[in-house]
Amino acid sequence: MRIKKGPKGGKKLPLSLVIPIVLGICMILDLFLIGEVTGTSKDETKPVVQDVSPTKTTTTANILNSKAPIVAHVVSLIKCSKQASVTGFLDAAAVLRHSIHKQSVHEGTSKYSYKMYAIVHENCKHHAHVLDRLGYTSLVKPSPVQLDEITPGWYRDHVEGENCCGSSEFIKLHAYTLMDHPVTVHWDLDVAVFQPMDDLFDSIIYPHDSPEGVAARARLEVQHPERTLPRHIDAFITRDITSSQPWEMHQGVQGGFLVAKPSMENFEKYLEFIREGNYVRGRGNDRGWYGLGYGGFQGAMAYQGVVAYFYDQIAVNTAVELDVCVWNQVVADVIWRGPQKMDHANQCREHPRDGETFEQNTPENKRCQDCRIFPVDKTKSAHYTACKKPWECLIAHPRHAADKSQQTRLNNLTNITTCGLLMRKWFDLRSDFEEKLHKTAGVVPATRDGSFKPESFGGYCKGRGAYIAMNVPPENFDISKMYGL
Ligand SMILES: *[C@@H]1O[C@H](CO)[C@@H](O)[C@H](O)[C@H]1NC(C)=O
Ligand SMILES: CC(=O)N[C@H]1CO[C@H](CO)[C@@H](O)[C@@H]1O
Repeated sequence: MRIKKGPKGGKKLPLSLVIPIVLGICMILDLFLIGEVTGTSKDETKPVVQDVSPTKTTTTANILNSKAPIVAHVVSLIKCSKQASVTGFLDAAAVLRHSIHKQSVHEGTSKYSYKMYAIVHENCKHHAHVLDRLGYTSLVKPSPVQLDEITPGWYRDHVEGENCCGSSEFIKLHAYTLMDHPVTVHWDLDVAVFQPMDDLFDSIIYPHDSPEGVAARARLEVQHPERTLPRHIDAFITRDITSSQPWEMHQGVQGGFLVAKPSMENFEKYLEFIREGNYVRGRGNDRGWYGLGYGGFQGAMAYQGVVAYFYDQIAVNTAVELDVCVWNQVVADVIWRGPQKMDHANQCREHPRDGETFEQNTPENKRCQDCRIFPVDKTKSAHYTACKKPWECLIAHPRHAADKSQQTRLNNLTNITTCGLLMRKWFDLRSDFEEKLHKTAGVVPATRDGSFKPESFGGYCKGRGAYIAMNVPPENFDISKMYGL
């Protein structure tokens, strides 16, 4: 088998570290930012054929012995292809889970317990077992909206072309249907949590005027402190501000993070308007969903657009937009630098706040916080997109572009110092996980002698693009034992 080589000529992975089957994971903003920063070449590894019999279904974490409320943490496997292997996939799933575990009742850092789920598109069902040994419960699902259910028209004809995965991405909406849990969190796989999420969960669970509700709401770090919080908070989102333009009324939701109260009713409402397919092609305030300005940006026809439309226009005043530097931090530029509409240059990319002018809407006036220089110890969760994926072993850097104005944007896109610090946090979680795995299951940690930027990559990168993956747990491994659950 031959596939296109990666930017540095590809790399070999030790047999045991390669996922035998092949998974494609959709990471929305990532595609965009990686494309922008480094060109479209994505890291690819040689597929290694290895015969592995499917794992027997491992029991998921037995957390019944705890009285703590159990939050559902959910990831989705949307697209699979035979030709692309995903380096670091298992590592990502392990680190995400480990970071959630560390911010849970089991570590005394939170009052909440957790359960991990993977929503697996039915086309990927053969790959579901890969996550079993990390204690994810697989839910194999079809797309909740079939193309032939959508009203004929432009939207139906074009939705499959939307980044990343067309209508298949709507399987993420199944996260709303986990009714056994008080709260559900949908994550992309390239994320990590560093601090407890209790204030978010409490704000959803407790009434606004209860002591717990009042205290939690007072601590929320929101993107719009000038707005009154909803009486009933059903969800938390962050917006994809780095992809928006100052004159646009609405921003898409950043797809890597959604905290919500499960609701069959909301799930059905989503499907209803998606099926209606009332979508005006193009970008602008009169385009997109119902011609209301939800169009043309990254993911507008799919998840990032529908979630924004849903909370702005359908479930009005039930979601809270969180501070993008604190939650789901991507370390990306939030300032408009052209090349078009240079009259807006150096304004915040986010639309002016209610009643304010474009001229007021600048970083100097503190209308947009610069996430690129935001202190890492105040960041509560990170999304590795602009900073690149930890397992890519790359430093985000501007590509040499001929276009001067494009170059300005690229130069300013992220901040290498901040990215390096957030990388280190991911790798520290990884080594912590491996140590625990060693102690409880005898799996030998990978070597940490990689000399590429060890201050950021913790010794797990041998060079640009040369990741040292972790040794995977044995097939019959039961992660709940490792965590003492
Ligand atoms: C990057 O962030 C650091 C703080 O993390 C700051 O000191 C530095 O000036 C920033 N660099 C640029 C080019 O903005
Ligand atoms: C804040 C920041 O990094 N600004 C820079 C953006 O890019 C232009 C052109 O490269 C620089 O002049 C700014 O200093």
